[in-house]
Amino acid sequence: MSIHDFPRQPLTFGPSPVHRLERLTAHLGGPQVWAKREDCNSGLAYGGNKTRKLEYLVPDAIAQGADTLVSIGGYQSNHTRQVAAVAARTGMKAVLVQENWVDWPDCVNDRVGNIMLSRIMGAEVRLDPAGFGIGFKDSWSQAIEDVQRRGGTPYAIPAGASDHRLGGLGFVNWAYEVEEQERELGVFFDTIVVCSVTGSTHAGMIAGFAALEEAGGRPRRVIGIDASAKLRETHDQVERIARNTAELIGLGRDLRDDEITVLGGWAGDLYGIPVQSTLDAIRLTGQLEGMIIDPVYEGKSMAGLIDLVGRGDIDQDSHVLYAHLGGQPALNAYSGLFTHTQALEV
Ligand code: 5PA
Repeated sequence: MSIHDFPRQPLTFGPSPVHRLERLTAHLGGPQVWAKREDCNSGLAYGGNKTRKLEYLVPDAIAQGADTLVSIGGYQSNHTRQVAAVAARTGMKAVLVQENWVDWPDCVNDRVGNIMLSRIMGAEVRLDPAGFGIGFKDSWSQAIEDVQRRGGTPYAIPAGASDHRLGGLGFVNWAYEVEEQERELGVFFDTIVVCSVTGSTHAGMIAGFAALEEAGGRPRRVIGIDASAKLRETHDQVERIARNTAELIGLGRDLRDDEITVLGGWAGDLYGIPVQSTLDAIRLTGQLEGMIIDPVYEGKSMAGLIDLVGRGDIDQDSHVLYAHLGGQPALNAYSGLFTHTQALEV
């Protein structure tokens, strides 16, 4: 088996753009920093990393005769918004359990941004007071049962499409895409930086780059930055999904422990709550590059990248690829953080 043997329903525009972050690179004064843009990878409701994962789940859902995608996330889940978009695009229904993962005081948290988009796209949105957790939930089983009771055929997609047999494949494919783009651009990214929460984005990359290495490619570091503030759980989840995905694509060897790197230190104490380094990273990226990142995920992984470069943990002559996984719609629920311009001296 290889990644090419799995059916894939194209939901993206094609390969996502890769470009230099020139002013950020100059500002940090170290390695060359580039971005690969999953935030503009698709015409489906602003796209994002889940859209790529769903490219491999949708053919499975269709093969099973499903007519309703059932999934779960926080009120401002990007994942559930992408499930709603993919359901609309493929002529299915969507039932979304939206839990209160983040104790965030913004009074429009359950109205604007992602959740509003899901409602616009016709998804059945169920608000649930349960807190953060990426495991299996009763409310989710209930949603599946309700679809069945109504005579529908549900297709269950866990949080972040991660804890699913096929969840890692989208980012295996991403690794292959990177390799092709490197050939076109004449560059080799020895370091990838990616945000990690439910884990299959990072895990898929690990499995994919391991497969490319087995095929004769050069080794590289894939650094996951934890944004869940539960480092151990994130690490275990990434490891498990990476190993399962590696087996699924026929890697033919076990992954080494040193291939699974999830770093903590930028998530703060709580998932979904930005800390000073998150806000600094958001402003810096916005003011130097006009590139927008969010306070829940990408702001934290970018803060990690900035510190890793600053501390010299990434070599001066490295080429770093920052995986921008999307997530900007949630910014609307964080308006209170940005009521005034804070121009940085850069
Ligand atoms: C998310 C996830 P993984 O969950 O695959 O580790 O990806 C982390 C991540 N960046 C990174 C953005 C913009 C994300 O949306 N979001 C979740 C969601 O419900 O939206 C799954 C948590």
